Amino acid sequence: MLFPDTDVLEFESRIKQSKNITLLTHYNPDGDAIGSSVGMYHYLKCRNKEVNLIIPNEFPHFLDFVIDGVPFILGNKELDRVKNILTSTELIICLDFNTASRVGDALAETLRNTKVEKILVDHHLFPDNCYDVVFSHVPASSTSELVYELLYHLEEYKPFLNKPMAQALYTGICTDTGSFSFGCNHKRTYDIVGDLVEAGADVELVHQEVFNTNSEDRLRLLGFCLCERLTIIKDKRAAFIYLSKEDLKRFNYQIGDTEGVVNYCLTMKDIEFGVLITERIDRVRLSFRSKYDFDVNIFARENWNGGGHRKASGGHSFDSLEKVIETLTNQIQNLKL
Ligand SMILES: [Mn+2]
Repeated sequence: MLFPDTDVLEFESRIKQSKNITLLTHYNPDGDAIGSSVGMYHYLKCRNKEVNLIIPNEFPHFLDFVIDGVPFILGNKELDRVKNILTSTELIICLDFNTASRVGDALAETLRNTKVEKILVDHHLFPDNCYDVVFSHVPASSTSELVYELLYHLEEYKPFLNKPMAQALYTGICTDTGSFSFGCNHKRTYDIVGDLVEAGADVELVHQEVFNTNSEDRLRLLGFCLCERLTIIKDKRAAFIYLSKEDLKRFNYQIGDTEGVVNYCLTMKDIEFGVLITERIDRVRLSFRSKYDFDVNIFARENWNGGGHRKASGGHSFDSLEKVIETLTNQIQNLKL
């Protein structure tokens, strides 16, 4: 069994005791953050709980269909209300992040200091020790897969899925594996996907919604990235793409528009390390991807105040875009691949 019986029983008893439960995921939520949260939301609703679904800030529009009909509260829009919930709810379930800082600066302190019991369900390395129960399994494809595993054990292997739950969890698995292209070399993932499809997850619909709903601006931004902003450092098998604030403005940037852009670096033969550098309002963000053995989690931790997974990580810097590009170029030149 993936998780110890004692932890699953602990989870069950805490859910039983709590009428009001709060779900919280990470800042800049992705498909897995939204999918795992919405999956858990539907499960708890089936058990007649009052559920507060808190999302720290806006998510890409291509995820709207997952959350359709589910009430949620945006942390950056209703900060006081969210802080109040985090200190007064009976149980907090944290999904798809390891450390409290991942919920964003505005909420991290409240999450760390609240007296409310916290449960973590996540697949990132090195979770904080501020949680009362931890369901962490790094090799899992996604947190959505872990939500399935947890509920599957909780319900003693009896069917527990309804269609919206299944579709949300499927979306999380599909997006966090780049459409089943990484982090998914386990039969178990496909057994779970089989169950999700059987329970009503519409794989074709998810694919259409997630991958075929580009705006013209987003598609042209991608073309611009590849044509004008791609630097290749061949001898280091690395490539990076950068986008300035002006670039983003030119293409009428919407949240989610740069999602997946970094992966294009790795579509080149002989390139195994890709980076996307994006200049934001208050900082420069970096996304790192690796195709083979190079560990971008370590690279992001050691150099860019970040981390994540071995093959997909992120970081940030408060230096200027120019300085970040210069520093990164030097780091790449010094890599011993
Ligand atoms: Mn995830």
